[in-house]
Amino acid sequence: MELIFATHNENKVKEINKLLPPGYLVKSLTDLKYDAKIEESGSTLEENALIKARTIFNAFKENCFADDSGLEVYALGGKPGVYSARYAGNQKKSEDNTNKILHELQGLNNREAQFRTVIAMVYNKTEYLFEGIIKGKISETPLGQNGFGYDPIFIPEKETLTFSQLTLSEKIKISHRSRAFQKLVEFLKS
Ligand code: ITT
Repeated sequence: MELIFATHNENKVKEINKLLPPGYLVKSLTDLKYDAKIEESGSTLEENALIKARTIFNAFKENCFADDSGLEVYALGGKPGVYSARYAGNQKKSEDNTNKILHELQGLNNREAQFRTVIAMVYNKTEYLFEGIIKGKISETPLGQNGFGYDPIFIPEKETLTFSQLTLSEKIKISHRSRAFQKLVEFLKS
């Protein structure tokens, strides 16, 4: 089965490719040479995931899915959430974003947070949503070299290391995106 993954984020593509069951082929926007920017103008992860999936379905008329993901920090009222990519400004720099969170949490005891992914899929012209969540906490400093985005400051529950200190295989065993994607795969198998 062929599906388009409506993303320009190659780290996400790597994660999804590692999770693909036999018989599935995922093409990214890079594979399709689709360079146009998709305006993520929604105010929720659900809306943005749907915007991306619908845009690409309309362009290619093929089954496709998109994810929108965000870090939700409890002591910050769920921020940065849907604004995760540009939390510290439109330059969308991960280092600036993580530093901003660490700065805002200085002196606060509650460092609990969660990553949440919403995948929107257009399949046989019908829309579906799948959610995945991993709870955890924000580290005191950025640690580790792997992954992307907020991975260096996120310690998943039952772990002592950040997502960036885990290998890709270890991250995708438990990650928000994997959990949402597993639901998508279960749906397609059913
Ligand atoms: P696409 O919209 O092209 O898929 P994006 O990088 O803009 O790529 P999102 O809007 O879904 O992706 O994600 C918002 C930001 O949340 C992203 O830029 C990262 O900083 C962060 N993020 C998402 N998933 C993450 C993960 O698994 N680990 C760490 N940070 C993540």
